[in-house]
Amino acid sequence: MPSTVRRRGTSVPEKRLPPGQYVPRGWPVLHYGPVPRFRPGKWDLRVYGATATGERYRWTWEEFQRLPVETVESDFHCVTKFTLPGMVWEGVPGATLTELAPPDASVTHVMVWADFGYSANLRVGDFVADGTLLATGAVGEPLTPEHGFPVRLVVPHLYGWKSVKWVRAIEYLTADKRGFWEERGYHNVADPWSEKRYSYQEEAGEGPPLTP
Ligand SMILES: Nc1nc2c(c(=O)[nH]1)N[C@H]1C(S)=C(S)[C@@H](COP(=O)(O)O)O[C@H]1N2
Ligand SMILES: [Mo]
Repeated sequence: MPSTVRRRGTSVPEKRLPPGQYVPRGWPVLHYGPVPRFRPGKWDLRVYGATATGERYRWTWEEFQRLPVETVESDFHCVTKFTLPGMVWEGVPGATLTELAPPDASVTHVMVWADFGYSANLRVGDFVADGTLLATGAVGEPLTPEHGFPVRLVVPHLYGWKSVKWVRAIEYLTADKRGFWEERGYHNVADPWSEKRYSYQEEAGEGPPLTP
């Protein structure tokens, strides 16, 4: 299991941990709502919204598995304060997806959509950043259902709620919009190093207005 492969415990230098974070035992499972059932014949990943040509893109599970993958080692930080040091993810880089499905020049943000309507918004720069992957595997194994199988986003430089499990669509946006947790009290930017945890900490320009 993943937890036996990763480094754990007190040997992690403190400066490697963002403020307020600790290293837990094992790999916690954390999400809101049920784990979706994977139906390989019905599953697809779609890209829509402000694409450069106006067309929509769609990959079946068979097609998605043929996209080029990279392996990336990164630390994973959850806003509930656990950090998983030295995670190893395998998947299709966000940057690769934007090459295959080019966004219009006016695109500033993406909304990443999961089964059951969970979503998280990202700046385009976060989506194409080094280390951002549409992951299909972790620490040498395919993802397990509870960790996001078949495909989850990993955005290691932001708090974990932006790392959407069970991804089904990427929507290109020409203006920022809040995702599931960003609407419900979590910070629009979610930088763990400056502890941008909650929306009340947001400064002007860090997020769209919160609707009551
Ligand atoms: N679809 C979906 N993805 C999600 C969540 C969720 O509730 N639904 N929770 C997020 C949160 S808060 C975290 S910390 C990570 C946890 O990933 P893990 O369960 O693989 O540790 O998943 C993120 N992705
Ligand atoms: Mo989280």
